[in-house]
Amino acid sequence: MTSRLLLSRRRLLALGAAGTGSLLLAGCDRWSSNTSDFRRDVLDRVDELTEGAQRLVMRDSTLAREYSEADISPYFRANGNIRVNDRDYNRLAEGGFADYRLAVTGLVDRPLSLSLDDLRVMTARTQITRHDCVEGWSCIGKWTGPQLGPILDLAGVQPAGRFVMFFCYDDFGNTLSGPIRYYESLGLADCYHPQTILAYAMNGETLSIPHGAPLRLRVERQLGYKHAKFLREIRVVDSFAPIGRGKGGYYEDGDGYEWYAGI
Ligand SMILES: Nc1nc2c(c(=O)[nH]1)N[C@H]1C(S)=C(S)[C@@H](COP(=O)(O)O)O[C@H]1N2
Ligand SMILES: [Mo]
Repeated sequence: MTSRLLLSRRRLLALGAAGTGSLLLAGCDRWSSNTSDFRRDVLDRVDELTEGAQRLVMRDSTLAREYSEADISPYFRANGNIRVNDRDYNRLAEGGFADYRLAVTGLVDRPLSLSLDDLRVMTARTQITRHDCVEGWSCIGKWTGPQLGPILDLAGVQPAGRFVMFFCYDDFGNTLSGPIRYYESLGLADCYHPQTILAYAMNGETLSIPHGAPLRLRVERQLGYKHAKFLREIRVVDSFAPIGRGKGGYYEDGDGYEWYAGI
């Protein structure tokens, strides 16, 4: 599904580029000299149109099922890493994450460094959803935090951006060449899905360390391992081929898990 959406987006970009060309040609016919203002105007408008059209195609907003308060699992299993072996992280944790900053980097116009207060003043979404782990268990929980889309818009994703990488603080300490920290990635379409949020609260309380404090991804239409916990940096990239073994995530690279873990 994702590759089809990306293809559509590429085709739209191509259409956008073709449109720019023909409009500029028309412009050149009519104003043979001093066309730079006109040209900038047209380019601005085509940019807006292309971005709007892109978002429209990418807005595959079929929602994952949402549940009621009564459905919330009395016990929500914590899985994968439930603590973090990182000095910086543990220092932040000791200070109640007051000095925590989420870095938004890569192919963006405005790199960001967001504190938890910055994230808390953004419009939050609360969703009660079922978490499905590939190992075969599920739990229902309530998650709260800002949608990822507006955060990306704040940073300004550049046209070359196609994926978002999520880099985490934790590792499994399992290599000779040093620890490999957990990482994941999503296509832009999933980043702009309304239920894709950066959660700082779970079941109405500050997110606990086992569940990924201070901030974790929720991407409700995909399996548990996509939901990166202990977020450190989110980076917009054009390809994840150069990262790790090139499959887009810790488990994708290490265990052959699917990159698109749709449920
Ligand atoms: N950083 C990080 N994110 C992670 C993991 C992890 O070990 N480290 N485990 C993944 C897996 S396999 C699952 S099922 C969920 C578990 O989330 P939970 O601890 O809130 O149940 O987190 C996912 N995200
Ligand atoms: Mo999982």
